[in-house]
Amino acid sequence: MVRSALIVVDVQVDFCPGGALQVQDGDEVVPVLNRCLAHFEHQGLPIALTQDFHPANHASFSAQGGPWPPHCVQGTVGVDFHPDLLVPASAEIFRKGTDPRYDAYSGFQARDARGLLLEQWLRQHEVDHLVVGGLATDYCVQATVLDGLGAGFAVTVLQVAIRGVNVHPGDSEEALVKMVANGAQVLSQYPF
Ligand code: VGL
Ligand code: ZN
Repeated sequence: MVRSALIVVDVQVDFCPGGALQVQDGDEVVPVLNRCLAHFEHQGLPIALTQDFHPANHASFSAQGGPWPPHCVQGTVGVDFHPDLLVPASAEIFRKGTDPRYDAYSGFQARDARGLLLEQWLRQHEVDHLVVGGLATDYCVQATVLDGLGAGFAVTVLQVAIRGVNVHPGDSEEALVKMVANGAQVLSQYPF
């Protein structure tokens, strides 16, 4: 029996329209992911949410010579999950980018409140298949999917539940091609 977990990547205020590092139509993933969250919760399957969680002096910010405007800063509203995201009580939250010196796009670099890495937690829950949605397609979703595949998980990407930054036009399409080339299954229709 395949055991699936839902991985919701960085559905945070700063990555949604009006946020500090807004992704076009980023908030459109929220109702879709709410259905996924309810489905996994109902099935009693593991749910992980990743959260970009930077200190104010993070290396990825332009003031420190990084590529991004300040975003998802600890203690600000922008770091919060989208207010309409229905986070079940059973969901585990994994934070990343907490070290001011290094950026961390992948959920596999994130830790829960006990200090567990996502992979350790997934192994504990005997998961072998990841269903992934969230923000942003061309950064943290891509990195999480590629690391998941590299760690030996089967990975399904929900195309209706991801949006990209597209610093360069086509970045999100390119990211999807790369994920598929590495073994991910991309579902273009809502599956549950
Ligand atoms: C992300 C850029 C910087 C993401 C995080 O969640 O995709 N992108 N930090
Ligand atoms: Zn970040």
